[in-house]
Amino acid sequence: KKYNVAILGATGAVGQEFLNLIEERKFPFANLKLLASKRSAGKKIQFMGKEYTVEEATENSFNDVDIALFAGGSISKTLGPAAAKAGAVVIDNSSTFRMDPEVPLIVPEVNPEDISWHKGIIANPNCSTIIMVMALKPLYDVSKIKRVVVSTYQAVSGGGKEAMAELEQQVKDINDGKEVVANILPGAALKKHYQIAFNLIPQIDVFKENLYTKEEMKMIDETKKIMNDQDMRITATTIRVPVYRSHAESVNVEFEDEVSVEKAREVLAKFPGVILRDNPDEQEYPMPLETSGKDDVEVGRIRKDYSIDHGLNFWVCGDQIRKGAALNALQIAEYMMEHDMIKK
Ligand code: 11C
Repeated sequence: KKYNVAILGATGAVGQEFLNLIEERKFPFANLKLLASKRSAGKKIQFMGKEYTVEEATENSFNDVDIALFAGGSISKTLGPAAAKAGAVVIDNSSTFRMDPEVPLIVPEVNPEDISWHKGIIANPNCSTIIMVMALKPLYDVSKIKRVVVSTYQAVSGGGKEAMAELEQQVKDINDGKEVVANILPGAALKKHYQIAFNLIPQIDVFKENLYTKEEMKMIDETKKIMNDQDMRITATTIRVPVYRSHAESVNVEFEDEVSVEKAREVLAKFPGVILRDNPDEQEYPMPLETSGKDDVEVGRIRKDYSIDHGLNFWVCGDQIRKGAALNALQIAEYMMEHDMIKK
């Protein structure tokens, strides 16, 4: 069976990764429509030996589309419901619908059972959330988790192609002894911008009234929804680091019952989509450079937290554009195809 696929936001970092993955995974598409905002319409994209012209996305773009992959952005708000109404299954990478009780929020290895109650739109979680829950789920299945304390080290790819270009340019300019310009990070629409090269920025997205950033609140709220446990206590600090595309996270977990380091290693090693890289004797642990461009999330530095009764610390790295965005969305579509959940 082949499906008509549309990619909205085809020219951005996530859109481009959708294309890489469709080719790599031999995703069974019949027609492929590349959509973007008016600004990018008309651009030519070479894909699998064919030239595609990017079309401006409108409410009428989705007739005859079976699967609509939305790369993200505020455009989802209007076009998501329009595409669903036209009969497509929308897999949306923006934050628009994630906390909507009518919309499932899915990581296929963690809560595939929630896909069944979708009403046309399925939300793809925030990248740092996806990478963390991939490691939390196999541990949760050993013992209920009481509390999570997470600090993130997030790559510039989370800010899109422009943020990646900004880091590259700043490093060049510093090496050339030129003045450093910052226009994008921590967020293009914010009033102040800071150098990311050789720096860390403790702000991802805007601040909320409670003094947390939106990114921090996404990690808290989305994790509870995906893990289906509103009692889990979570606190997060999210930091932008000068790394290109893999996010890293330091995670402290308090369990209800004892979970040994050996057991944690055993269940993580077995979990699909996770690679255990945890061998201190050989200095083996996950690093963002190693996970960049790869599908699997890597976990290591697993050790007991001696300051509490049933606690573990670990370190997880995962490619933000792959598992954190495009890959996870495509895996949702693949799961639905395997289970014949997509109408043709
Ligand atoms: C970042 N997590 O690293 C963000 C990017 O809600 O999908 C993705 C924002 C989102 O900047």
